[in-house]
Amino acid sequence: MITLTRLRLGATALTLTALVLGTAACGGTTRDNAGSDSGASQAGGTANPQAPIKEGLKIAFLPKQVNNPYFTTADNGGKEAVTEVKGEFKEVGPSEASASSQVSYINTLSQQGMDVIVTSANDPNAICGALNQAKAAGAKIVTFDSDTKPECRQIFVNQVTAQGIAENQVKLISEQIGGQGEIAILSATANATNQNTWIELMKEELKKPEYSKVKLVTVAYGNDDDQKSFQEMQGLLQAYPNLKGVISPTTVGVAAAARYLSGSQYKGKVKLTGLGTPNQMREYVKDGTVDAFALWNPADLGYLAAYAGAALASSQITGAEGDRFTAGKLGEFTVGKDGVVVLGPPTVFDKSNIDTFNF
Ligand code: RAM
Repeated sequence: MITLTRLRLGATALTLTALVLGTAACGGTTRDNAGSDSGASQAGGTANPQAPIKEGLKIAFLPKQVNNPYFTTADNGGKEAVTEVKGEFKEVGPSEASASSQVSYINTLSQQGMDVIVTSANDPNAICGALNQAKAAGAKIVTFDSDTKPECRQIFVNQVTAQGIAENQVKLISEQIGGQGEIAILSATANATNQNTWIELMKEELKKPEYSKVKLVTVAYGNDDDQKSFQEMQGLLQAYPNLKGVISPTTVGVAAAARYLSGSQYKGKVKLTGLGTPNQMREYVKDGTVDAFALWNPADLGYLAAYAGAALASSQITGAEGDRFTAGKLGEFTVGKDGVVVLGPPTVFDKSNIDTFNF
């Protein structure tokens, strides 16, 4: 089901025009409901919802990788929120999205006395030791976009419920290939918490009767590296001559795959969807390579994560289920089970709306 969205409380004018999947159809939640994509969180102390946000909080963003436009947009959203709460913002991070590449950055941020570290994890386990040390040194830990094990952070700000993303991606490819044929997934890194969760749920989704003629043949990994993703897409098309479609649930992967497809004999014949930024995908939607793909607003995700961190560091919330906080222009959010806060449903982009977005 596709409906016109109506985001509330100061959502951007651009978002207001978006086509989004209805929450019931995609398993997304409203702003006051949180998801339950992970295990137990580490709530501690007592929340005081009336406590003011402290001024001067040092809030650092550590993305999976810095040279990825998705994270540039997300972190800029974080910067906007940090400015609003009169804090100090910084962004650091590796250029490669590898499992342990974030550890040294966390250690440095901890030594620098950060009040909040907001990070998107390249691996659910690899950064836990460093994050636990940072916590012991007094930092509040917020994961966003891609979680760690829940005990390594206080809050996970999830873009969309994992189930909502899985439903969205499978529905998009199935519609595009006419409900039957072989498909493949081109993912990010093999350890990425977010993509791996989505892929597992996509496999479950494909078991539904309406997808009985859609067959997933393989999962390839482009490591959120443009060149590697490009080559993996080429390899998939050569290895599977009957391939009808590819889902690439990564902004790096889907853009590289679209670039390959658009210059190949498969353009328009093999369908490609995934999670992409409108700016990276625009030319491929316009030239007929890609019909439709999805994403959330990365700037809103970073903005919400920064507010969650500020609320934690000000003792407004502890990360316990039911804690409530206000995230500036996005309004009020409730912490759900396992310390998860959900931003909202994804937006679907196609040629009818892509020009109304700029990120
Ligand atoms: C890439 C990263 C990120 C993911 C998006 C969709 O930028 O893998 O973690 O959320 O794609």
